[in-house]
Amino acid sequence: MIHDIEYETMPREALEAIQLRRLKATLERAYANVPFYRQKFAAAGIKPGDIRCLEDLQRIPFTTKQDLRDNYPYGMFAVPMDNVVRIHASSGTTGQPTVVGYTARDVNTWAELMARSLSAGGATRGDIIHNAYGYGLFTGGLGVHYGAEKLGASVIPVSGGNTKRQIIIMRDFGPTILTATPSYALHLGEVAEEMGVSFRDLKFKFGIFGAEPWSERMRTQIESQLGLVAVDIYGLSEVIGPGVAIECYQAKKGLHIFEDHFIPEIIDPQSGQVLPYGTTGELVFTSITKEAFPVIRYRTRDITALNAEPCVCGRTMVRMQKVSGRTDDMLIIRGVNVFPSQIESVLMEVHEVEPHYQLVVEREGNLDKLTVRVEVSEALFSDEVKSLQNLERRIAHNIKDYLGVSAEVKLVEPKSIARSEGKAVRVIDKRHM
Ligand code: DLL
Repeated sequence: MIHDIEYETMPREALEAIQLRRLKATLERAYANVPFYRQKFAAAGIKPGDIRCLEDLQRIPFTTKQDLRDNYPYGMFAVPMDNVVRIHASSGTTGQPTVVGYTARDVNTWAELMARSLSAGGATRGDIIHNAYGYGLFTGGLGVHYGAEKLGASVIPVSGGNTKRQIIIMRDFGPTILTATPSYALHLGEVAEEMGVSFRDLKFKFGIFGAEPWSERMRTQIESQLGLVAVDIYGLSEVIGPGVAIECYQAKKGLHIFEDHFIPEIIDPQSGQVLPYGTTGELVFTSITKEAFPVIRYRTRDITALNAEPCVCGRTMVRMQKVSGRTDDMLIIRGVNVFPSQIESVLMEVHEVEPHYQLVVEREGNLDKLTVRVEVSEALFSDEVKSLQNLERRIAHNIKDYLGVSAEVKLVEPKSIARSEGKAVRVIDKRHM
């Protein structure tokens, strides 16, 4: 049985009263138990008791990924290790991983949040969930797993990889919900086709995809290739894992944030100033129920905007737009800011190309050079060189037109771009290698 769903449709004032109470308790605990937070508060000349309303949160300094690194591995934990029952680590591609901990109560909170997420994404206790998120230090696999069990659904803990076997399981076990990264979902579709299995003949109704950015266009591609309704789920290890926000299957327009556990803010990444609803900026989270690893004004580096308009599903929790990228993923190509997801949107509009691409950035002399490698179908690839060149030119023209950046487009053979079983590697930036 799922608890706490009444919070999802609560009038805002009632929800905010709960948030304030929980925030105050979190600040007291973090201050008492984590030297880092004590020092931060002291430097800002404040004490937890000075925070009297939700707006006062803005007086507290931010916490950054670097702060977590500086306190590696356990320095940010607010409980003794005796009370920690689970440890995960973020998939950080650069530098040290970020280590996060959970008390038994945190694990339960997370399971509840994931049960609520899966439910918002269309799952019910009658569903069979094929969980292809990786199990391990990554929070995707176990996060979905505990949530599915809490919901009372049946979960197949297949994890990532061993793709052919996954297709056989899908064919034989009849799962109705697929959980995976969007890029791995596409790869599953591709391998199924090679094996003569059509996704459309399988029993999937919903796919709950996240852990990496994916454009609206990519959603359309996935829905048509896999014959299911694709819902976006968001989260990050530092905040709890998946289960921070999810789209409702009714609207699929913005991800509802579980505000009874997390307070979101949007800031200007340069000035740190808090921005109003509707404005795009960097997402910041404060956890208000976690015990082992509370985060206070944690800068996610994810770019989005918040929307407080009522939703057709009846939830009153604010929605965040699909994440368009990360501040640290933004490519600055000859001074123009470009997010990989913007290039993805342009590519997905060209029906001749496949949804597999990679961006390579190099420096030629003093200039940045962007090469977009994208796959085309077998039939097209064996076509005349001239028609391929024309298509390359057309895509380069569209990129220039929409994004204002010059790129060299290279159409490549089907399956020549490495497939990932978890998060896709979209950018190879050779400028920093
Ligand atoms: O990716 C947690 C997760 C697992 C979310 C399964 C959804 C499903 P981390 O490995 O710590 O945690 O990576 C977190 O991934 O800050 C975003 O940059 C990115 N990310 C996560 N979900 C989305 C999404 C998990 N739906 C980082 N859209 C975050 C875009 C996402 N980016």
